Amino acid sequence: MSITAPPDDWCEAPHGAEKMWIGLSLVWCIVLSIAMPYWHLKGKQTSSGEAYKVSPGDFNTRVEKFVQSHRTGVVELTFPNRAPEKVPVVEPDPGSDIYLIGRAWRWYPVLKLKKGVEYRLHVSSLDFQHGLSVQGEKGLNMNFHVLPGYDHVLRITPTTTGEFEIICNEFCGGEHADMRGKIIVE
Ligand SMILES: [Cu+2]
Repeated sequence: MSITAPPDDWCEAPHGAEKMWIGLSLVWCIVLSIAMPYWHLKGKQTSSGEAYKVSPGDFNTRVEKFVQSHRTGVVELTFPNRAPEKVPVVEPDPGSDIYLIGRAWRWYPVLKLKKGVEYRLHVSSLDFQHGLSVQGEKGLNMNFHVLPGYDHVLRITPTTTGEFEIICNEFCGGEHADMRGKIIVE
């Protein structure tokens, strides 16, 4: 039940400051509409959008095969609220397909890469949505949503040597803050 019906002429044409805000919004819409495809084609940090459907079980099998054939050692990772864990270090062939799993609440395995070489990084989740976030030098802003059921392929070229921590920037449950991993660049 309505309280009082509005008068028939309640809707006025935009005027004054309203016109200005509508105009500004429109200009911003146009700027973003151009910027998005521009950065997709020209941006060095944008995903190509390459992705394939994969079951978590199949992806896990592929990663295990990758780990078994290129494993060179083990490293102990420490966490803010959890006991340290030993994680295999994998040194793939330069330029090859490399794999990373995000799952509650670990990144697996530790990748050892060569500087200046492009790799095809396959990343997927085995359970929830996770956020792959590589920490490191100032200005390194690598963030990517990792979804279960999808094999996301990212072409990455390490530009700096060192050890880079991976965190999860998508809240994924109890031990989210302990979801840490590592990429080593030589
Ligand atoms: Cu998380």
